[in-house]
Amino acid sequence: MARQKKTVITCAITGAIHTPTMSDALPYTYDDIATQAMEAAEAGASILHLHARNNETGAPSVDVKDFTPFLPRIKQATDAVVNISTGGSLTLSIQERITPAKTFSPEMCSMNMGSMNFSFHPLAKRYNDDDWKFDWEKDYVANSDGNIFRNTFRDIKEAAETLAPHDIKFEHECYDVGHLYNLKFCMDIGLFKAPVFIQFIFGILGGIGPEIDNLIFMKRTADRLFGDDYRWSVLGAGGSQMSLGTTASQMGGNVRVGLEDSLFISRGKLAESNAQQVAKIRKIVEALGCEVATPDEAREMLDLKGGDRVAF
Ligand code: KMH
Ligand code: ZN
Repeated sequence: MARQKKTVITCAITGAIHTPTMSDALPYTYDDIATQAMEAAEAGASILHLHARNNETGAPSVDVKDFTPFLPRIKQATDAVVNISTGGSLTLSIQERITPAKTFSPEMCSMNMGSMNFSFHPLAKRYNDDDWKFDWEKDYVANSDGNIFRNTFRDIKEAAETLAPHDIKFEHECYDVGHLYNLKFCMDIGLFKAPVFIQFIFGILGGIGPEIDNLIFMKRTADRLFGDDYRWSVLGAGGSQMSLGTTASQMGGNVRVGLEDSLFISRGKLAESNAQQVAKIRKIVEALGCEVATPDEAREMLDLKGGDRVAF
C-alpha cells in the first residue's frame, strides 16, 4: 500500500469504559464534552469520536437526547469530522446502539467487527468503596467481567443496512486479527465499500494485547486481505496509547488518542484533557517527519461525504 502523506489524528473524547471517579478530566456533562471536543480539534484532531453520557451522573448513554446538546455546538465551532459511536453500550441491542447514528447521520460512525469479552473489571480494585463519586460506577466496572460485547454477523449486517442510506463512513473497530477476516467477509458480501477505515485496537481485555509484534501482524494481515482498499489507524488502550501511536505513525498509519482510550499523559500521570493528549501525539507525529491532516484532508483520504451532509 502506498505510504500516505498526512496523518489523521482521531480523538475519542469520553467513551464508555472510564468513570468520573477515575479522573476529574474525563468529560461527561454536555458542556464539558463540547468544550473538550472543540479544544481537541483546535489541538490537531481532525476526527472527533463521540459517545454521550448522562449529564448529571456521567453514566454512558446512547440516548439521542444526550447527544443533542453538544453535537451542534461542536459542528458550529469546528470543522472536525464528527464520528458517532455505535458501541456505547455492552448490554443494549444493535438497533438501540445505532439510533444516534441513524438520527444524526454523521460523516462517520464506529462499527465493531466481532463479538468478544470486553472487560475493565481490574480497574475496580484501584478504588475503595467510598472513593466512588456516583452509585452506578462500582458495579458497572466490577461487573464488566461478565460482559459479552455482542456484534454478530447479523448485527453487523443490520447496522450496515440500516445506516446505508446515510452514506456514513465506518470506523471499523478491530480488536483482534479475526475481526479483519470478519470485515473481509462483510466486504465480499457487499456491506462495506472501499476504502474501508480500520481502527486496529490493542490492549482491551478480551482483545489482542498491546505488543508491537501484534501491530505488525494486524497490519500484515490487513495488507494481505485488503491491499489498497483500506486506510488504518491505531488505538492503544491504557499505557500503550502513546507508544503504539508512535509506532503506527512511524509505520505510516493514522493515530487515535483521547480519554476514552487512556486517562494518562505519561506513565502514572493523569492527562489534564483530551487536547493535551492530541498535542502530545501531534508533536510526536511531526517529530517523525509526518504532517497532521486537516479535517478536509482527512475527508479526502477517507472519502467522506462532507460536513454539510449531516443531520445536526
Ligand atoms: N472504546 C474503544 C476501545 C465504539 O465506540 O464503538 C472502542 C470503541 C468502540 O470506540
Ligand atoms: Zn468509542
